[in-house]
Amino acid sequence: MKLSVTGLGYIGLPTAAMFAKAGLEVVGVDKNTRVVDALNRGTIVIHENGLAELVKEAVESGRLRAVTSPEEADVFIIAVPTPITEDKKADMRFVAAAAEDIAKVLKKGDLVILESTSPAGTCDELLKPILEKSGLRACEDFSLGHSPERVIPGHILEELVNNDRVAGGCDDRSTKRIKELYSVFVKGNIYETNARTAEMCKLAENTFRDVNIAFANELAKICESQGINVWELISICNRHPRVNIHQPGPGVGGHCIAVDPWFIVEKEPDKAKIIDLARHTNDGMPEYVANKADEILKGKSSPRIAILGATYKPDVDDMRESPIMTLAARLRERGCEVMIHDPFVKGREGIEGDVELCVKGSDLVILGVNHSCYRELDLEKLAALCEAPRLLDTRNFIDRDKAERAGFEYHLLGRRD
Ligand code: SAJ
Repeated sequence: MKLSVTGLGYIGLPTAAMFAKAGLEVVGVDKNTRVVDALNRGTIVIHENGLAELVKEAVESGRLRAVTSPEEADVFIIAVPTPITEDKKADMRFVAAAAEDIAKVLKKGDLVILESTSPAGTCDELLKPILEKSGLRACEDFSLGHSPERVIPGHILEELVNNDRVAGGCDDRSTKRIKELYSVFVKGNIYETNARTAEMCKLAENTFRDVNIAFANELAKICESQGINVWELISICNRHPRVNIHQPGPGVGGHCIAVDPWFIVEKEPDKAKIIDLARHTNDGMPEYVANKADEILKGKSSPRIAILGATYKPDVDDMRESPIMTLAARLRERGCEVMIHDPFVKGREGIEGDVELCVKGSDLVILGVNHSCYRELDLEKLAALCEAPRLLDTRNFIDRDKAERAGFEYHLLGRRD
């Protein structure tokens, strides 16, 4: 069986490599020639644990190669980005373009699977008409459906295999075929449903997390004015067998949780009230942290602020929708000089790779991302390099006593000083 995967990013590439490892002939498709050339050399241009080795093996086995436009295949997977527009609507241009290209090579008996997170109804209302330009009829001549990826960056390979999966076809036969396909490497259960439910499942899962994080962020603000440490509060509440409050922080980033809830709001603006409010709450966190920084700096003019961490979450090299970049922008608008350190994205514009250079001369250090390597920071050395050693921890990551012993004035998001 020959499989074609359009979109060789964080999802498409590991998926393609997994199918190749399972013995299928896989052709990856991407418009970006840098990605295609790298893959054909057996290398990758992104960072994900274990992915470089998996891709190298797959390419060396002769079962994985890449091209810039699709060729004939038996199964087509679409795993391209679905970003949001300025006005918070799903931008389906990449999905539509991928389907247009597939329609040109589609033949009777093929199966087309959308993996990209998409608004409910996408398979039926957007993909079907485009693919039918081939002259073939969906659910009669070819199968079609949605099987959303559910993997978490940082643990993609492990989760691709072990997580449960949803197979949602536009008809029962499509559902069965999708389930059968993924069974070659998925060890988790594969639940059968229709395409529309599968599309909504993915949105609802990520929205659950966004709403829960918004609740934690709201609690953080409440605790600050109530004289309670929100981190202690949440850890005690979570000892209750039916409570699982997420963690507060400087905001929600990434291409999924900060984006997908809008796909629900877009379709049902009058009904999606909590979802909309949660999105605004989380999007407001960089501003909230900037206000807290202002209070700590007590009106000092043109302060120098060092932010540790730039990515959207720890131990990844992905900066999409990173709340830290919004925080930096908010601080700069207020006249602060902002330096950002991040070992995962050093060399990118505005990102410093040397933590001491970043912190030198600063009036405030903000711990923005809890990268594991920040456990090894030499706090004494950093405090000595500061103009005024003040630390604002937005993740409850740095031990207060240790920071104070090193000479820092320690502040924590979600706890009144
Ligand atoms: N965050 C918090 N507090 C928390 C958890 C996360 O502030 O308690 C923030 C993170 O710092 C980050 C953002 O939320 O900025 C999102 O991070 P994440 O680790 O929660 O999720 P993603 O975006 O990396 O991956 C999510 C996952 N969805 C769920 O857990 C429901 C993953 O399973 C999905 O496959 C992925 O979205 C996706 O591709 O949709």
